[in-house]
Amino acid sequence: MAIQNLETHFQEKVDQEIKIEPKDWMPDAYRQTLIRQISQHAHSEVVGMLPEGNWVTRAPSLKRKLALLAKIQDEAGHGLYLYSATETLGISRSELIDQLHSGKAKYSSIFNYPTLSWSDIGAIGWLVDGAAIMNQVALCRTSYGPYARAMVRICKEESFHQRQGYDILLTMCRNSETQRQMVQDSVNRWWWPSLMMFGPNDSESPHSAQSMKWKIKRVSNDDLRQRFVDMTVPQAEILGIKLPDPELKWNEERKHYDFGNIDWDEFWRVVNGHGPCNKSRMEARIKAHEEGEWVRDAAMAYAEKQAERQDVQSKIQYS
Ligand code: FAQ
Repeated sequence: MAIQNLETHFQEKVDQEIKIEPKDWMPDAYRQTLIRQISQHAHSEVVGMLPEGNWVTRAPSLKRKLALLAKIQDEAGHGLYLYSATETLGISRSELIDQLHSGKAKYSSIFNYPTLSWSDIGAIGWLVDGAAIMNQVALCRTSYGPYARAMVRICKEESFHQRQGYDILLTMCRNSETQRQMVQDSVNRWWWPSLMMFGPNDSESPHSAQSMKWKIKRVSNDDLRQRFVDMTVPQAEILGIKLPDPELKWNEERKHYDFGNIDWDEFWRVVNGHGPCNKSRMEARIKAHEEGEWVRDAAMAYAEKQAERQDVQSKIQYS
């Protein structure tokens, strides 16, 4: 089939909501966009473990420590599903990890902010996982089959994360005024970076139009951000917390909350490597990868031995 016909047939499938699977023909740019987006997502899950890992030894009770450990392990799992989904597009895991470590691949800007207090762990669960779910529920309908299927499972786990974060904050807000103020301080610091997670405004987003046409993205950056604000304001009221935006107010005509301008200079500074923790996050990630080399070597040696054994057994069986 001529390339033009292949492209038409591909777009027809996408338009009819037929999932694209790894062995199907796809335009190279579609493949590259998916590799970029899914691997960025995988890297975000893995780097996202670091700010929380910082608090495992300081969680205030055994119950909180268990929930935090489980959450961090879930995030490692999400990274693994997403790396596997990316590998179906013809790139190896080691290439993807090299791209992260060399600074070529991005990961979510949010993980370059520090976790200064226990209530930051609650704020990450409530706001960061809340923003992540808003984006990821839409991605359950993305056009690439392996990505869509990974997202279904990830979303179930993310909603548990969001609930546990909110529960931390609700408990603190009800405990004492001092703890409520700690929560307020965390929300003041995490609110705007959480809004930035959805990416640049639609008019400034270079990939959006094509990704929407290919149905990789199902809802635009700005629409998801608005949904997140609308969902979060009533939750903040229950906590008794003020969101740090003097322009935030209900717009009866639009039936949405209006909110203030995002500091896009800060966003790009952080994305381009100059946030408060970019350097330490990457150093920690590279160190963990290097220290894990013996585990990867042992797993490979074991897998090779198993394969040899199976080979010998099947030769005995069929001789
Ligand atoms: N940070 O044209 P667009 C989580 C980049 S998972 C850094 O709009 P696109 C779980 C973008 O890559 C959080 N870079 O791009 C968890 C592009 O750069 P490039 C991660 C960003 O792809 C919770 C450029 O700006 N979730 O949190 C960001 O169409 C708690 C232009 O932007 C996902 O990755 C950003 N925030 O839309 C773990 C979801 N935003 O590549 C632990 C999947 C934009 O041209 C604890 N990804 N950029 O150099 C997506 O939905 C999309 O990729 C967007 C960006 C919406 C993030």
